[in-house]
Amino acid sequence: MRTATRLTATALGLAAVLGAGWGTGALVGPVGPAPAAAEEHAAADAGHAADAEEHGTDAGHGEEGTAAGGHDLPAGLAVSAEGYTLDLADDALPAGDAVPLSFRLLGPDGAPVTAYDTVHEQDLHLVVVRRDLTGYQHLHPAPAPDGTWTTDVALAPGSWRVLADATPTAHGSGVVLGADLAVGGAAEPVPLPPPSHAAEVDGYTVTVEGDLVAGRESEVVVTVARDGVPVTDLQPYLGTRGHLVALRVGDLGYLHVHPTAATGGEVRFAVEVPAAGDHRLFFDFRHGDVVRTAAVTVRSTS
Ligand SMILES: [Cu+2]
Repeated sequence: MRTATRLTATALGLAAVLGAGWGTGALVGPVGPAPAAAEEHAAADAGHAADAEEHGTDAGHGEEGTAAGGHDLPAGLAVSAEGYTLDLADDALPAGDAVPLSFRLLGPDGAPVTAYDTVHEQDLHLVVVRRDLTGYQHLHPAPAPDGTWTTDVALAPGSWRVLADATPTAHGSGVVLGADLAVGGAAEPVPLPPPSHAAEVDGYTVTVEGDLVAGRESEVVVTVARDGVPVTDLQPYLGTRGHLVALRVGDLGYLHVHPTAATGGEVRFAVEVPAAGDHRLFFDFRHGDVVRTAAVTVRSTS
């Protein structure tokens, strides 16, 4: 066991906070189940025996750290990078529980990209999150033959960020592009929950151990318990036992995260933090055939 500091496992009342902020508990948020994603992955994971270890298969989350133009920049800060552009069909959408969101990735020739390498069992990973880091959704749209991706998203009023993480086959490495999306209506900003190493979702307590240290790769160990009992049979999800996305507080920079090892009850990740600051970590896991997301705020040190 490494010498990670285990902070107090005070469960956050995220559901209550977000439920209040959004006026409804039915939206797919940081702490809600994601039935659509669960369905997608139930199919994708059928017969998949993802087990034990996964190393270095994370091209989609790979080179973006430097691709944005400097060693200190996380990915996803730019709408256009390395010749590729994230082209939202609409830069403003109405609020709603299932609002169609369409976009394309345009290549260096200006044409929509239609050929992608599969990374983590998907051709494209879409993260949609409000700028106050509520409403997080990690989705896997289906592409149309013309290169248009469309999926339903749950949107509350406010300023949103759309992040697309994909590896165009012609490019050979991953790009993460981000675009702003405005959602009309009266927005009620939700304060960032204070740093904590645990979060609750649907009766599960997700504990995130590890210290993020600026300038180097840090190990994060995620465990899940239910009613105080460790869950040791997490189901495969996206090729391992869980998926982690780290977004920097303040600019929603998308950090390089890759799984290094996983068992049925513990998932280890390596996280690269370019600079000190707060980050919001979103852990997707599948249990009982439902994908849920837990989120914690982690403060990195320099
Ligand atoms: Cu994904």
